Amino acid sequence: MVNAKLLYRDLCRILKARHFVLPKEATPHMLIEATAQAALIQAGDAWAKSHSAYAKHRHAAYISAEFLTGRLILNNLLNLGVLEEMKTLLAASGADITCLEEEADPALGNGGLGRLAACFLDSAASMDAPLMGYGLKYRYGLFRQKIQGLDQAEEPDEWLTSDDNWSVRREEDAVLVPLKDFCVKAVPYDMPVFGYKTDTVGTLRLWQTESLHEFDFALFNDYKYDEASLNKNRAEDITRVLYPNDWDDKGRLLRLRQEYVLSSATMQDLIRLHEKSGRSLRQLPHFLAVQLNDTHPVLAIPELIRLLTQKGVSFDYACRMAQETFAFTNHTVMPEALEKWSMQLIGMLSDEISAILKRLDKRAKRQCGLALIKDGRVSMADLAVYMSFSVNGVARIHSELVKTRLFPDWYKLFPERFNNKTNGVTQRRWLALCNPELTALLQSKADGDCIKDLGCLSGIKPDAQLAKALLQVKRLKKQQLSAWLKLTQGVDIPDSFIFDIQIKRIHEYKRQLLNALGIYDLYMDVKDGKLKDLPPVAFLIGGKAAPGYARAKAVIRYVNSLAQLINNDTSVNGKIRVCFVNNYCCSAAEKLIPAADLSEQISTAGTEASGTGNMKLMMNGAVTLGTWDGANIEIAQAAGEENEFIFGARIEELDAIADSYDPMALYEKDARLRRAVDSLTDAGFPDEDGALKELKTSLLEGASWHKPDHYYVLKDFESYRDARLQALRLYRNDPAAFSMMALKNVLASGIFSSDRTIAQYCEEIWKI
Ligand code: 26Q
Repeated sequence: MVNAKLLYRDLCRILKARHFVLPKEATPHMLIEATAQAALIQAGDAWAKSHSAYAKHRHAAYISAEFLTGRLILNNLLNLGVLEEMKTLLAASGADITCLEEEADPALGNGGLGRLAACFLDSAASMDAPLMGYGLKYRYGLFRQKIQGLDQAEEPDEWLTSDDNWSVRREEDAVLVPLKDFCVKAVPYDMPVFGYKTDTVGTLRLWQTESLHEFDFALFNDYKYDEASLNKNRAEDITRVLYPNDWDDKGRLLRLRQEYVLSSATMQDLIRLHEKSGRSLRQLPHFLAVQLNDTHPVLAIPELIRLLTQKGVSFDYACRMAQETFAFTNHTVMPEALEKWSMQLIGMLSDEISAILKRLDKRAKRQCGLALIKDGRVSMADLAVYMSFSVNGVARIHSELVKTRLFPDWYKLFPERFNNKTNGVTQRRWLALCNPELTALLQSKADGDCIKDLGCLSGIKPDAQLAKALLQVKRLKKQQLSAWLKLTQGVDIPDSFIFDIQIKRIHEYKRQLLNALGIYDLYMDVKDGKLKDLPPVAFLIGGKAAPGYARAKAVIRYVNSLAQLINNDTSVNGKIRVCFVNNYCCSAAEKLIPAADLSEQISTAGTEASGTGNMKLMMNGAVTLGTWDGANIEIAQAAGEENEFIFGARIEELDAIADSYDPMALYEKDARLRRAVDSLTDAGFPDEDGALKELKTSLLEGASWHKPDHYYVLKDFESYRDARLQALRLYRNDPAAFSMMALKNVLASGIFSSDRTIAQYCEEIWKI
């Protein structure tokens, strides 16, 4: 908490000293930069205190290759408790406060896993928990998505060109990371994480790699400029770019080096912190818990063992210390996404790490009869389970699958290690910041501050008057979104329409294709006059496809083709509009989520570990149209199943039919389904390279690497259509009843605050 007037005073001084301007004369860039600097000055004391308190008692570290923070300035002002006053002060000075939205959106993550890490830091700071985040400072974040014609094109995201105003370089804490044939310097950049209504300021420490010697002067003087900069580039390459693949991306030495630099620099830092506070090395596990965010930082395990043995600890004792220090979170059941590095590649990374992994493999075989290295490849997930005291999934159903499908052998040996921590999202960003109108409405009814404690919502009575007020807020948020869509996407979406929204990475298992085929089906029925009672509905789909993922890219082409067809067809465009929202990212989410009526969560049962977008949408008064999967299940149970539209086969049913499933038979039998699937090839959509045709083949015939319709799109098609129509009709026939469902979702969303999740990590895993 800081004083807004003092913050404003510093801001004015900085603008004057650096640019000779008053706030009203400042460019957006100047204003953003000066606000950040003033905030760092005002909160400097508190940050220093929190930082020095961190290692005094038992504490935890969250290592993650991704932290998707999103824009920081408004969120930081909110958490510092000065957002409203600063807006007033700046407005009074004649400055344009909307220009604060021109801040770069740091996209240092792919999707859910990276955003979860950012939500966790916000919650930990807000609840005064000693948690530090460790990640990498990529020069290029996730690519920017452009639509060229109908297709996705990627552009580099050089977010640092607009300065990162919230980072502080800590040269004094730089460490050296030894790689096979060279050594790099990892320099930490610290970002403050301001807790909400508390003086606690957490730290996100991001490593950037540099060459040990900026230039090799001997070479430089010899006129060998190229060679001189070679070393510099080789070092800087490591943190140059975030890998845009949230699926599998194996066999790349550069990615492996990224993971090792993150692991090594972080463990060196944590050991140094521990030793600085005067404790013996052997006490490390009593003071420190390290949470591994999926397998990406799992090399921290052999790295800790390396560092401990280097300091004289025996190999076996080091192993025991490691096992008492690490905890592991799994975020996916897809076998393709479980990292397995070839030992050959590991050999190119580091001889020492290679040797330690071989010893660990032997030890695991001896102790447990289970191997870590199979067919010359080390399974990072098996290593993590073996060497951790806690293993968790991210929603109840997923944590069961972690035990029964992913690691059944380990579960038999160490059942006590396995636990569930259902994900959550921070209500600071995902309610207060993105939806101040709804926040004010809820706050007027709540007993207590729901932004501090979202649990307050459960005390509010869901009456008709409040449901009506929610409907009005929704309309307002749709108007705002509609204006933004006009501006950024050039499309007209009337705010009188129902907003049906699916936003997430594009993946086969998330089934954007099911959504799109369903839209085509509705379109044809309306056009043929068979569906006369469809209320006006806008289908918004947003998300990025990994650049090498042809099918995901084909889905984008299909959605854009549908949009063109439908939006230009005057016989239906008063009833249906379609929009592929370009460049979905954190700041786009903040616009889209508050305006949604229907939240599309339609993954194949058993495939989505949890989902967190579903929680953000629920919190903002969208009703879930979803499968019995991931956290959808817990959402439905919290709000009441009667307040969601649940459809589709459940996991048990899919298991039972797995061997006999015959999508071709469904296709041949069902004319409606056939019409939709055939539109991929027969609706006249441009498809020069045959990507749409290949989508159809994947549904009906499969491919060498999978059976036809691996994700049961055809199987769920009919029940999806029925559920969606039921939702749309209810909205039309009884908007008050629909809004009551939405309201019950909002009021039940308290348990999906990441404050609850973090409290459970603190109590049940980290013991802090
Ligand atoms: C792996 C190897 C090489 C390069 C990249 C990767 C990689 C990167 C990111 C693999 C996976 C990811 C991200 C996974 C992810 O975001 N999973 C999501 O995690 C959310 C938070 O727990 C869940 O809510 C989602 O269900 C899950 O899909």
